Amino acid sequence: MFDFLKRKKNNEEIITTENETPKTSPSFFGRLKQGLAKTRANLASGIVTLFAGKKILDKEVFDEIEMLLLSADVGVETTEQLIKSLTDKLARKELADPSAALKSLQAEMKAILRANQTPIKTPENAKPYVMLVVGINGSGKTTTIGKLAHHFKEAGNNVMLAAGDTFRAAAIEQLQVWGERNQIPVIAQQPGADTAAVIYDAMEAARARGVDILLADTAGRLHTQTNLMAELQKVKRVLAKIDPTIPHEVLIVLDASLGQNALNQVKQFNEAIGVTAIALTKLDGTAKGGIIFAIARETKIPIRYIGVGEGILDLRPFDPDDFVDALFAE
Ligand SMILES: Nc1nc2c(ncn2[C@@H]2O[C@H](COP(=O)(O)OP(=O)(O)O)[C@@H](O)[C@H]2O)c(=O)[nH]1
Ligand SMILES: [Mg+2]
Repeated sequence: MFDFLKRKKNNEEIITTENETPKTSPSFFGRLKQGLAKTRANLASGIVTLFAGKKILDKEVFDEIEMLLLSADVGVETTEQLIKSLTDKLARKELADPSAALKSLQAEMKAILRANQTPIKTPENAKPYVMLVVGINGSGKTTTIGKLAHHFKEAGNNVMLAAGDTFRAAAIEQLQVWGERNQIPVIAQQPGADTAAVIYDAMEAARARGVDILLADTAGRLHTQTNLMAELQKVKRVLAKIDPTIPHEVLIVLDASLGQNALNQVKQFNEAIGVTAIALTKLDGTAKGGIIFAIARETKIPIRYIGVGEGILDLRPFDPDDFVDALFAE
């Protein structure tokens, strides 16, 4: 069976298998750190400065931390949980000084991110492994598919793309550009074609050509939101007729800069079609990266990938510990 999580070992790559703790190379950690600069400036630096400037811990410090968490879009409930944990530990005299409080807060943040991380399930006979990529217009679906295709191909898989966003001609062309860049086939029809039919065709082609991974793009906007959800439901129905286990993953792509709105999108898509994984993009362009904590805590859906730039190497498997470490890195 293929293992698309096992990546080539070179300077830029991450090595991840289901039984192994992900190890990131310094170069990627640097990239992640750089990508999180705005959220760090808005959130982490403020927290570090606040704790560093205090000799004793009191409610006032925690109130200020609360404000910082809220302003970075960590969300009301998630912020409450983080503050309560600190307050409880202080009451139990478990926090000797501000630096212990900072460590405790970071540990709690990692725990929130880690809570839903499950290994990717790849059934033995999953050939091709099918990933349906959904999300609103502009969230980064097509770009994420292009970046994922690169990683999967680098890991030694045959990859194919399906141009399921038939709403705009440009969307088909954009996917074709990624196909050329990665030198992998793209199955497409004319604009306006039925998305389910395009993905069905791609599925047949993928089977015939012995493809390992099929990544299916979809539209993020139709004439109405109801149409969009109905279309995605149809895609799922058509795929299920071929094989009830596909799609193996329904990946929602979320634009981190939308903050709390991103959270609403997961809820909406999840109710309509069932989402199994999350890719959070554009963390590099926003000070609202704190949304990742709310997403992890409130959706309970694993975050699989994060995007920290437009380049082909700017999408990575998500690692909770690295994320928090990079966020607080000096
Ligand atoms: N800075 C940054 N831009 C991104 C990232 N992911 C996607 N984009 C950009 O977001 C825009 C919309 O992406 P696209 O893939 O077309 O979104 P789609 O409509 O969901 O398919 C493009 O200009 C991408 O280059 C990211 O992680 N960081
Ligand atoms: Mg697109």
